[in-house]
This record gives sequence, structure tokens and C-alpha cells, in this order.
Amino acid sequence: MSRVLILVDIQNDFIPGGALPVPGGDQIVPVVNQILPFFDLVVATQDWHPPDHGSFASNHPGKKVYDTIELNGLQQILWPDHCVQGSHGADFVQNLNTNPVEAIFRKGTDPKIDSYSGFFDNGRKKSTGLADYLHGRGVKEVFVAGLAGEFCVNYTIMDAADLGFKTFLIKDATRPLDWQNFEKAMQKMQEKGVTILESKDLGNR
Ligand code: VGL
Ligand code: ZN
Repeated sequence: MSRVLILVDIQNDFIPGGALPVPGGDQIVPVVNQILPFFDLVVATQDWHPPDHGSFASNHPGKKVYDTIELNGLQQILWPDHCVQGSHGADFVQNLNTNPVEAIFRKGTDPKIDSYSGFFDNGRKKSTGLADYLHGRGVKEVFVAGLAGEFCVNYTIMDAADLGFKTFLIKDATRPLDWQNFEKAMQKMQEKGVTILESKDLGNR
């Protein structure tokens, strides 16, 4: 029985000082570094947008950041330009220990569709390959940490649970953009059978 830790989007643009900062996002890094040894496998996702990405408000004249539009048939929140391929903002946070990370799954590369989940794009049309990779490694249990709690962490968790993995959120190893929305998302996770725990609980599992 194998357990994976998925590190979701722990990138410079999602911590204070970045383009789309998650309040306290930098505070998860020491927590994550400390729990790495508890896992058989560690993988990471990386938000990795081309400059013309359709989720950027800057690519929609007349629209503002946080406006909602329809992007190829899907509801899309417009974000500041963030995690542009090859930029410093897209790099993993410097003090994150990435040595144990065996594979990196990049997402949001198609300008026409956003991708919050580490598994699929928001239309569930294309897979990143993460599910096949985890199945190939005999993974049964998926633990998730990272940024942002109610977006990419939430979508990754819901997909993991739908795919049949026993799924866990490590609550003190994530931060949301908005706590109220995150509380609602956690409610839905629990309704799906996801377990919410704290990093200190990992030692005795
Ligand atoms: C994310 C908004 C836009 C995330 C990525 O990592 O949660 N949020 N792109
Ligand atoms: Zn993004």
C-alpha cells in the first residue's frame, strides 16, 4: 500500500510578493519540508501558463482581474498574469525542499482552457498523466498540500477522490485565497469521503 504526497503549485507567484499571492502561503513551506519523509512518493504540480493564456485578465481588453467570463464554454475567473512559463513567478518557492520530488506535472499550458486540478483541465478533456503515473506506482492513498486551498488544492482533491484514491487534505500545509470559500470547499470534500488532518497527525497513521 503506497502513499503519495502531491505538492500543488508551491510557486513564487502564489506567496506574498508574487503576482497572485495567497495570504500566508509562504508559511506552509516549513510544514511541507517537515512531512516529506512520511511518504513513499512525492510529486508536484506546477501552474505553467503561456503569456497569451485565456485566464489572464490582460488578454481580455475591457475586463478586469476577478471578472468572470465564458472561456470556450466554461466559466472562467480572470486572474492577474501569473506563473508564466519560465518566469521567476513560476519557479518553486526557493526554500521548498524539492529533492524528494520524483515527477512534476505541469498544467494550464493550453491558452484556451484553465487547469486547476493536477489531474485534468477544467473541462476534463485532457489528462496531465498524473492518474496513470500514480496507478503505475501502486498508489492507493493520496495526500495533498499546497496553494491555493479553494482552487488548485480543492480541484486536485476532488478529482483524486473521484478517481478512487483514499484522499487526505493536510490542512496546515495549505492556505486559501479566501477562508470562507475554503470552508465551503472542505465541507464538499468531506461529503465525498475526504479526510482532513493536520501534519502532526501523520506520524501515527
Ligand atoms: C491557481 C488560480 C489560478 C491555484 C492557479 O494554484 O490555486 N489559482 N491559477
Ligand atoms: Zn493559473
